[in-house]
Order: sequence, then structure tokens, then C-alpha cells
Amino acid sequence: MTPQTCILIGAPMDCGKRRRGCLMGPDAYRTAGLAEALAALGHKVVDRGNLAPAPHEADDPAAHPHRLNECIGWTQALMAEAGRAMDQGMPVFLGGDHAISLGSVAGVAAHAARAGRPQFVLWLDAHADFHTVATTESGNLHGTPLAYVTGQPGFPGFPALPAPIPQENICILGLRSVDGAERDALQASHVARHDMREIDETGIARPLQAFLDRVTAAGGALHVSLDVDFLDPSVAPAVGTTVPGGATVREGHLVCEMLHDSGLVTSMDLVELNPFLDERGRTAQLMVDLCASAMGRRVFDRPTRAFG
Ligand code: 4U7
Ligand code: MN
Ligand code: MN
Ligand code: MN
Repeated sequence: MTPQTCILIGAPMDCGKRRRGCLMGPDAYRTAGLAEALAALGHKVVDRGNLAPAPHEADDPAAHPHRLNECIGWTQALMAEAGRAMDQGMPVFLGGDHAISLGSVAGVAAHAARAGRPQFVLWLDAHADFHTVATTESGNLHGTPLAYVTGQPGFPGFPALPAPIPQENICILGLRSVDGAERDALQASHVARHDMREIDETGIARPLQAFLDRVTAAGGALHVSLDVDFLDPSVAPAVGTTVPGGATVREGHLVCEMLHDSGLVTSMDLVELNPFLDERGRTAQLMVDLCASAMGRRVFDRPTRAFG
């Protein structure tokens, strides 16, 4: 395994939805031993502490969408930080709700474009997060980052995207809650999407390996965005948007182990953890363990890959 410089970036962003608590996420990952787990694998770990949003206009708490200006301020701060961190190592963005990815993904994509590399994104989530500010019914912007980073219109006030990500460079795994507007937009798109029914039928390794093979063939940079609700709520209860029928612990680890073996991952988000809803830290611990698998933790070395 190639040792990396892992740059932990706390993003205690809580404005992407109404239920509060994701602002405690970064400290829960620290408490669960994320830095120590990565260091034990031989990586250098730099904890940058927590970011704050760029200065922004105050939000009307009753406005739709919810806390738009604060989300824009966070997006600006995260985009800038993502570019800086990519120059120094592998950023691991510690959410915060999934609205952090408006900035983290836009920022790493801009960096990849400057380096002349195509950006790919693996989205591990029960939801598609493919609403625009115009289509979101809930007004919760944590349901919008994939539409923003692929350059869909309908994000007034957000930073212009220097490098929108081509739809065909996105793969969503774990889907089981998709709204009507998202379904229509996704079906008309080139986003690769695999719902839980398909994962039940084929296993999770097959669609993942097909995507990783495409990233390899393109020489791409790969950002992985792991939403807690990708996992089944019985094993990962600390999330506001639980949807039954999610990935098992082993499916989560297999994805992360395959990601490590691919050698493709250049940046990562851990999002939507709400420690206020956790049971004795078990969800925070599982997310740390999954991140460790993605960074090389394994039981045995494998001379040959079991799948592919
Ligand atoms: B998450 C939802 F209506 N689609 O728009 C919405 F179901 O980052 C949920 O994936 C969004 O957790 C979930 O509010 C956002 C809802
Ligand atoms: Mn650079
Ligand atoms: Mn999400
Ligand atoms: Mn989700």
C-alpha cells in the first residue's frame, strides 16, 4: 500500500436541512479515532481542524430553500480549501451534512481540471441528491449536490463551476429513495445509478468494479462521497434521513476494500453523521472503520483479486 498524506478537514455544516446535529460530526469522527486508525495503516495524517463558511448575508429562517446564503458561504469556503488540500495530499472532508459536497466536489473537480485529469465521483447514498434549488420540495439543500456539480442550471448565487463534472463520470450506489423530479432528471441523464434491488440481484461488487474500470481506463481522479444513510439504519442509526433496506456492514466494507485495491481514490467525504442520534458512538465508529478499509485496512493480503 502506498502511504498517503491524509488531510482531515472538518466541515461542521448543518444548514443543508432542518434537523440539527451534523455540526457535531467532525468531533465524533475524531473521538472515534479516525486519525489514529489512518496513522496505524502507515499514512501521514494532518488534521486541519474545522472550516467556517465564507461571510454571507443572514438567512430568513422561514425562507425556501432553507438557509441558502449560509450554504453558499460554506460552498465558497469548501471549494477553496479543497483546491489547497489536493495540492498536499488526500483530503477527507468530515461533515457536516451532504451539502458540504456542493463545495468539496466542486473544488476537487476544479483542481483535477487544472491538472488535466477527468474527475469521477462515486456517490454512496440512499438518495440521488439530484434536486436543483428550483425542484427541491423540502428546500433542504443536502438533496442537491450532484445536480450542482454536474452543472445543472438552477443554482443562483452559488459559485460558478470552473469544471462541471460530466454526468457519465458519476456513479450512485445504494438508491432506495428518489423523488419524482430527480427520477425524471436521472432517467434523462447519463449518470450511472444502481438501486438496492439491483444490488440485491447482482451483488454490489459488479456495478462498482464496472465503474472503477471506467475510471482506470480514463486515468481519472476519483472522489468518494459516503452518506451514512447508504448503510442500513439498523447498523447506522445516527442519521436524520433513515431509509430501511440499506447496505449491510459487509457491503460497506467490500465497497471500501475494493476502492482501496483500485488505488484510484483521490478525495473523500464522510457525511450526514448526526451524533445526537447515535447509540454509544456505533455509527461514528462504523464510518471510521469504513474509512480505514478504504485506506488499506484488511485481514489478509490478497495475492489475487477475488472479483473482476
Ligand atoms: B441526503 C429528499 F424528499 N429527496 O430532497 C429531499 F426525500 O444527503 C431527501 O441524501 C434528501 O441525505 C436527502 O429532501 C439528502 C426527500
Ligand atoms: Mn494543484
Ligand atoms: Mn446524501
Ligand atoms: Mn442520503
